[in-house]
Amino acid sequence: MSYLEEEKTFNKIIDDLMVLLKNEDSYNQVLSSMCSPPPKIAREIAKIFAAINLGDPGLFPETVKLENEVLAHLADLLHAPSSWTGAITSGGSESNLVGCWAARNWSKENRGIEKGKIIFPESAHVSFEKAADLLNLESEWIPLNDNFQVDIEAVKEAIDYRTVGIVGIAGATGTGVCDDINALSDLALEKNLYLHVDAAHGGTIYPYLKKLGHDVPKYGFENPGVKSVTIDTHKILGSLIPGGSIIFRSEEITKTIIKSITYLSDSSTKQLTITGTRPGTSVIATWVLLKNLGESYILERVKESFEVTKYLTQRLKEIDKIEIAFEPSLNIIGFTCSQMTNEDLVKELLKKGWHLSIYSNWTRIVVMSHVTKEVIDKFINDLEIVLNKEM
Ligand code: 0PR
Repeated sequence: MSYLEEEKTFNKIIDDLMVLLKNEDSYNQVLSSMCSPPPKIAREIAKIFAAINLGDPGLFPETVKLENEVLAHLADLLHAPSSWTGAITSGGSESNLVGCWAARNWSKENRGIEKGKIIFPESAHVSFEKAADLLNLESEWIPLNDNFQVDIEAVKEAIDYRTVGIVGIAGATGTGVCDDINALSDLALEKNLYLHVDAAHGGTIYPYLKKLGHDVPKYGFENPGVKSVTIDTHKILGSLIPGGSIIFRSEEITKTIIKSITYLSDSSTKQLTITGTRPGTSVIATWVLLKNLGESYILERVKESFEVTKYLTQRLKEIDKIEIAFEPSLNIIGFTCSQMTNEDLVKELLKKGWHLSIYSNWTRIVVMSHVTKEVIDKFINDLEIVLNKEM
């Protein structure tokens, strides 16, 4: 094929894809997602550095340096001690799986537990259900109290001699609520249990909310019983998909899960991740967003989404037939409608192009950076039309 023909083919493929996927990149009416379209600089990085594979770090030593700086930054956000170690993962699900894996193996090594049980809050993400299944761990799901936090007394009662670990959530998928990590930490220390915190969503919000003057929970390594924490970069930070990480209190905790891969170009390569091949683009974009653009970038995103959350809550409260399911503490809102089921409401709104999700027994909105006040105004307008039509 001549160069020109190749160029024609190239252009045709891109044009066809632009038509085929034209509605898939804008997030215009997406109120159900914890991801946002990445900023222009991240898109450019995705284009230019697509060949970098952190699964073989010896080939990409400069990117490895950026990766280490990103990890150190995330560890710092979580108040990790200087003994920390960690890994960039593909996101919250992988980090939670690795955390549960460490809990299982640490408990086998330190407490001799062969067939263990792990304790999850009912608010825990589905990735924990997958993790328990994959790791052959029995799971016990603990109900929440009236504040949607895991019931600490019920956790205490569930702990038995086979318990390998407890999980706490810092920014739950359905409510944004943070469990009482300090109480879980006390329990973990008292009973010599592994405590993993899922801060996939909250981990990159709380530190900045605090800087903006809000009261935020202590969810990280300030709690001495916490052994590992999940924190994602493809959520509020807006970095490229896939992007997440797991940070451990110390290397000692990871020694039963870390794998040496001696045949790679750097024969001292060690992996803490499930995945081998990993994109460098996500790490480079995260480095730029965290280090290059400076704190004002993320502070602005967090501030905006917090203000829009407040605005949306207010607008929803003004509608008679709508009831708020909880006062939002992060950028997640739940509501119900006295006039129709959540399923019918979501279906009607979808006809108008809006994507919402149902979580537990409320309709959920996640206010990410693409959800602006203007988007909310349009949404409230359509919501009122749907409700008035139904009268
Ligand atoms: N932990 C928490 C607290 C989460 O909310 C999520 C995902 C995970 C772990 C898993 O993270 P990964 O999806 O990175 O593996 N939370 C979102 C959710 O389930 C994920 C999501 C993102 C869903 C974008 C839809 C969407 O359009 O709502």
